[in-house]
Amino acid sequence: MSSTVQEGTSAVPRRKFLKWSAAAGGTTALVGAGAYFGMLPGIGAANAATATSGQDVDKTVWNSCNVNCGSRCPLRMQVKDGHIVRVLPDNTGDDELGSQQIRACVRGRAIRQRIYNPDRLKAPMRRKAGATRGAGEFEEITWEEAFDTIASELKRVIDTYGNEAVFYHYGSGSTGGNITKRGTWPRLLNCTGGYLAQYGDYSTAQITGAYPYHYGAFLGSNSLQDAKHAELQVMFGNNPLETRMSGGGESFVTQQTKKLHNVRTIVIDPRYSETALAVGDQWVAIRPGTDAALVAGIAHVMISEDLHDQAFLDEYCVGFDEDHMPEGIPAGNSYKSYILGEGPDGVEKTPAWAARITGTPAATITRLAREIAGAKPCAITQGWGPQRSANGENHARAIFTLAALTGNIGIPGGGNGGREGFYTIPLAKFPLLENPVTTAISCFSWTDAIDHGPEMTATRDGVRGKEKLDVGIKFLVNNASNTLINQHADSNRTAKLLEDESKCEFILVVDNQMTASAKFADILLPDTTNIEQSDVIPNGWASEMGYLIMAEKVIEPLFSSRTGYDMCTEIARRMGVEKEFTEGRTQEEWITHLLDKTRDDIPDLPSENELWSMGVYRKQNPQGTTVSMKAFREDPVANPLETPSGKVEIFSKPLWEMSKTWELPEGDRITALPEHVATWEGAEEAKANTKYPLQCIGHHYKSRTHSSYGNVAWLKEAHPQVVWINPSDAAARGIANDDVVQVFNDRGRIELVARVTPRIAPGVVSVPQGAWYTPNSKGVDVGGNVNTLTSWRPSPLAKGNAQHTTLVNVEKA
Ligand SMILES: Nc1nc2c(c(=O)[nH]1)N[C@H]1C(S)=C(S)[C@@H](COP(=O)(O)OP(=O)(O)OC[C@H]3O[C@@H](n4cnc5c(=O)[nH]c(N)nc54)[C@H](O)[C@@H]3O)O[C@H]1N2
Ligand SMILES: Nc1nc2c(c(=O)[nH]1)N[C@H]1C(S)=C(S)[C@@H](COP(=O)(O)OP(=O)(O)OC[C@H]3O[C@@H](n4cnc5c(=O)[nH]c(N)nc54)[C@H](O)[C@@H]3O)O[C@H]1N2
Ligand code: SF4
Ligand SMILES: [Mo]
Repeated sequence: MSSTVQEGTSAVPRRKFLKWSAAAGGTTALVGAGAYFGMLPGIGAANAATATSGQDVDKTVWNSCNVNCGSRCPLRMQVKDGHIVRVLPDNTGDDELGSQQIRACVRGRAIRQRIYNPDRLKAPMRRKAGATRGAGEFEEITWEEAFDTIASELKRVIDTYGNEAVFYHYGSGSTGGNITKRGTWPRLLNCTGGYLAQYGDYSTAQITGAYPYHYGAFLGSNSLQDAKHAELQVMFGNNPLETRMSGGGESFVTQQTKKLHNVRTIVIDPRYSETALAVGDQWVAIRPGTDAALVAGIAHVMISEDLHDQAFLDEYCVGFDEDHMPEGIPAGNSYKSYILGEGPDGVEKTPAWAARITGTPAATITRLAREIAGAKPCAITQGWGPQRSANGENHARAIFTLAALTGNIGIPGGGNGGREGFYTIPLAKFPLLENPVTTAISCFSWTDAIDHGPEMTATRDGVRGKEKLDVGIKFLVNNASNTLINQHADSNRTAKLLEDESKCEFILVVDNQMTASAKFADILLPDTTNIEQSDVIPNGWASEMGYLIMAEKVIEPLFSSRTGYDMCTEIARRMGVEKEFTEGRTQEEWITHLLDKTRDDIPDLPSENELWSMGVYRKQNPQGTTVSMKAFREDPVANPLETPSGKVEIFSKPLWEMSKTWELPEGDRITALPEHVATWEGAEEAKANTKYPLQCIGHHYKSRTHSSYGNVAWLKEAHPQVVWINPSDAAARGIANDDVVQVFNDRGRIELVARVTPRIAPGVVSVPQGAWYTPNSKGVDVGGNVNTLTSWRPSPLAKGNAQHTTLVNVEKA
């Protein structure tokens, strides 16, 4: 336990009401007015941002909220005397799908509280001489001193250890941007010889690891808008109503699909999620980390009752039955054999078998199978909840397999069981240049690489591009990331690791808030927010509506903050690579250059001046809706997949070989079929564990985007940090709704309020991820961060973050 991190505010909300003051520029003053911001005549000629500005402001400027929530929202920022006084939502578009208004969610509308937050970093700082790393004891320095130190440390580390000792850490705080996306830091590092690369990301590590084996490459599913062609929609751990909020996300799309086409919708989730609530006809509760078992139980019914699509499986897939196996594989290894108990484990995967693992009643599993098989077509998608677990690769592949069993791949209204697809305008990306270093580790393995890098190998730790690492991480850039502490697993253990200066020798943090991660900096640089600079923001998951937001600098950088581009230019100059880095362009000139390049692909893209006056430029998917793997379905011989067989590989021969050659810790398995594997801290272990019998997940929460917006008082009040617990588990522990409780295991202890609710399955608790890690002097995290409880142990194949796999107990505080 690190006692060095300063104590902060508690997750336990103080029971007082906030003043919703319009005079203070409150966004709430606009909630009512927002209803009248429909189509306004004459927009387009003048800057639409100004069309509804009040008389009390100097100007209204388009910018955006570009945090990593998957949506992207335009914001019209009203400025008076150089200060943002009001945030207005989009006022272009209408309420039709495809041209809908992109109304910001509650977070974007509260962005003033993030921009003007007391946690804002104001000046460059250096860790005080002699202070423990992580203690948060800093002294102000000049920008010149900061740049000189960074450049000389970077040179020292490259000279001493080579470029593989340099690491650009995962971080998604400004992910919606183009130039601002990674603050241009990877480009700088690529100009100076490169850095240890990473594959996968915290969002999708396991499903990303699974795609190449199953489909040959990443292939998303049909869009949620395409589900209008479906008879039934089945969502596994997919929660667009909360994780794709606003008109720029999929909340509107899923609601309209339901409203206009009345598509029956089943949501499979340990929680009765916002999506189950808003568009679900049925909620199927499931224990975390058991989706592959549920699919196996469903497959058993389909095979036994001859409900599966044999013709599709014969023509398009490998590995379903013994007649369609790759060369050289012994008999009994097909999926059908696995399901019918004719494989090596000899266990029949009946609904009763699946019910014991998943907690889903056998009768429900049987009904699900009949209904999914009978619905033609059926749109099966998965969110990333199921895959962020100890054998998440197999859950992802099992759900893909369900789409194949029912022949739904490549057709309108169907899908391939992956994450839903969407259309986006092909905006020319800010070039990050080639990384001269080709060695890569999984995004989640960086703590191992700091701790014992040279012991990490290809077949044990998933090192790519080399048999083993030669050196650990010595110089780390943490930009727009709270994953140094808050968002990585086992925060207490990570804090201890980072305290040790002999391991990682230099940590640079670039942020605009004093986060848990920022406290671990050797040099801490204050970035501007995206509101204080210009960029072009492409859409995220908006289904079939592509758009660009023209984000214009709204106010001058606050305090002495500077932009990432500016910082990197200064460091590039000191490293002798300024010309390579800037190519002679300012950030504004890059915007013009990239828009010109985009015009090569979209000749009808308006001129840059027109775009700035529009604020938001929309373009609908010219294909109508996104139908994945259409060409493959139409002609699998002419359009094969990139798998060894060219087909969908329910059995993967490369995985079969890896299962024999990779060194895995006790209990971990790589399997050629998407089998259920009883994992560490999984559903089976929970039942046998008397100390920590509850499975803990950490769903993504509307109060925050991860930790971003986590320090906004209004949002904390509206959506407090609570642990969801089932009434039966609460009663067994004498816990009542609103009690202050502690959730704990051997890795740590957090304190927060209990939300006793039947909306979560028995035996499961959920601590919404992203709350600010705030250990008090007793080592109790009173911020209520779920990562105080999660484990560093990676998944077997992707070596990804299994942060929804955690066993805990709960007691009254
Ligand atoms: N409001 C908000 N929106 C966000 C974010 C945020 O922090 N806040 N984060 C954004 C980012 S970066 C990402 S990657 C996405 C994350 O998107 P997801 O990864 O899809 O989000 P999660 O909440 O982790 O999981 C989705 C659902 O799966 C359920 N679930 C968890 N484990 C299991 C399981 O084993 N099986 C099944 N069937 N369901 C399970 C959860 O209860 C949840 O309702 O969201 C994005 N959107
Ligand atoms: N237990 C658990 N842990 C999880 C997850 C989970 O489901 N469960 N989800 C994982 C997922 S999917 C993800 S994507 C990660 C997300 O983890 P992170 O990528 O670390 O995301 P945030 O916590 O939002 O932190 C973003 C940081 O960027 C800063 N920032 C915002 N704008 C700017 C800017 O313009 N410039 C700079 N320099 N900084 C800026 C913010 O202040 C914030 O500190 O978390 C992962 N962690
Ligand atoms: S958090 Fe996401 S949905 Fe909300 S305003 Fe920002 S971009 Fe839009
Ligand atoms: Mo993510």
